[in-house]
Amino acid sequence: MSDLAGLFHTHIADRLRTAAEALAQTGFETLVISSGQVYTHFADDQDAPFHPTPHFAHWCPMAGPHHLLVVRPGQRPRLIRYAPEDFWYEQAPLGSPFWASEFEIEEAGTVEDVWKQLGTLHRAAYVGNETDRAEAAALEPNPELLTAHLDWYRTTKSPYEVQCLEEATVIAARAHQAARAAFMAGASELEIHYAYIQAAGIVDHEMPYGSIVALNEKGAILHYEGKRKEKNGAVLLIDAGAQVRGYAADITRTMAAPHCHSRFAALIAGMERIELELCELVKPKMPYGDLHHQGHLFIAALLQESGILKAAPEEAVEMGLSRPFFPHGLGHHLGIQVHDVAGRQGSPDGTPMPPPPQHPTLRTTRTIEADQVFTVEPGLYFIPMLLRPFRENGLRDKFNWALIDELTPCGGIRIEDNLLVTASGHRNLTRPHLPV
Ligand SMILES: [Mn+2]
Repeated sequence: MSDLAGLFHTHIADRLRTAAEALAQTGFETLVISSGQVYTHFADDQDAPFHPTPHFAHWCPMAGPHHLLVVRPGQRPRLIRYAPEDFWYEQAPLGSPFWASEFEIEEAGTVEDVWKQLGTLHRAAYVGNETDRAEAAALEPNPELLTAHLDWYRTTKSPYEVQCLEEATVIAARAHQAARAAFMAGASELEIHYAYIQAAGIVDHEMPYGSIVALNEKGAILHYEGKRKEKNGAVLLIDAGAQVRGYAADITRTMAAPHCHSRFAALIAGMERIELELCELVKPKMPYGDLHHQGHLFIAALLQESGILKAAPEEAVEMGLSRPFFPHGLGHHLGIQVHDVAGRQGSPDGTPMPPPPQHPTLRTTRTIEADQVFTVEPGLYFIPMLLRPFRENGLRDKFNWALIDELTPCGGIRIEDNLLVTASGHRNLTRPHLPV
């Protein structure tokens, strides 16, 4: 048995245990999960890139639509594999992947046969987007309480999942280094993106999310998707990942070229220190919201030291002066989904844990626990839309507007690592592979 097969065996044992718990708590006997059907664009014959149902990917890394997984506590899970004969699209044979021995594998050549082979089940829940077929088979589609339980358990990562995340990190780190070299050589956003995907060895739709490659002022657009052709930027903010067996790395770096405004370059260095200090604080039992609040205090201190804000850090955060500069949450859970589920869930049954009113965009309100994986990604941006109200209100004297106007063309800064929480602290999954 390879190392990966051994890790996967334990991962499936965990899945069987947590699924049994979820079924027992919600009154179902059987759980059926489909990998899902493709999304076809309206009035078109073109499909969107296929993403399997995340709950299916949590059990099985097999690609493609229409497979069914059948889980009954105490039994080896059944995997009904959709394997059509087809000359339009490639249908690779299954072969003998490392994970196959965990399942009773059957095959069916049509979607109808996949569902016929499922047979008659009692008190069965279904998770996926083939809800018409599920209802016809007398399954209860997507019961909320059960899905909440399954989502809850997804926030605790098994060693197999950590292995996938680290392998994704290795690819992303290599690609980030290529992107940095391209930027330093004066490349455009488009060329930097090409350098990234070439070094990663993938095509665009294999990335876990669209890359953000922002030169100069575009760094202040949090989800900037453009790829301009102008060269020789002063600042690069690049937020890009990679995925392995469905698990995503999510990494951001910001860097300055030699001709960058020196005060902005100093802010980048300050944010690098802040990001590392925040990572150092991560340990079990800390509410993630406290980490986010600490991020605001550190950033407010940097803004004061840099002469941008004229207020002490506590006062600045209290008055909301750091928020226009840092308008997003400090981080999010990471796994099969880049913004992984249940970050705002207070318990397995789905009790919501909303963010505090002063931090409405925080995606992670849970208490930090061992085996969680999340991002730490403080940001500092010059976003004209968010700063404008402060120019006109009673707090305007707290800001150095001349300096803000000078730095606004530099855009913004975000630095993001992926952290695994351990029993006593954390392990930074990103830095060993991408030190800066
Ligand atoms: Mn992120």
